[in-house]
Amino acid sequence: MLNFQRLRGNGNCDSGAVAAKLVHPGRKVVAATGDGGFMMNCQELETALRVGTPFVTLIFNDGGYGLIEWKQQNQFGTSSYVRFGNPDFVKFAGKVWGLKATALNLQLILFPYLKLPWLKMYLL
Ligand SMILES: Cc1ncc(C[n+]2csc(CCOP(=O)(O)OP(=O)(O)O)c2C)c(N)n1
Ligand SMILES: [Mg+2]
Repeated sequence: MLNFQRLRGNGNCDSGAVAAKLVHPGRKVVAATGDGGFMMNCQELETALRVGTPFVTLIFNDGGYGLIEWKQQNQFGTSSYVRFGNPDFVKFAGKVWGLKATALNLQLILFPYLKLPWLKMYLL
């Protein structure tokens, strides 16, 4: 697993997935990223199409820099300049790049599993 989480650089997820797929063409690759990180480097989808490295991108869309908001709230009791609008990701992937895309309600899907301690640890 390539881990770009926490305070490491955002925007490496799809380029990391391209690299992972180049190194392990026979393995399935999933790029899990925040919406902010995805939008910083979404042009890497063109790289993936050009070099032919298929993978799944999972975008956690909260309409903001969630981690930064959380840190600002903790430290200052308020937050600023952390909310933004996104394109419709399904249209963006499908109409712009010709990729298959679906919107999932992960809150509903993950909710029953959040009680599992190992998953909680992983998500934190
Ligand atoms: C290139 C870069 N710019 C800024 C940051 C600072 N930063 C750390 S986490 C974060 C928020 C990322 O937002 P998003 O990808 O939407 O994830 P979320 O926290 O909302 O889950 C930012 C801006 C960084 N790590 N790398
Ligand atoms: Mg976000």
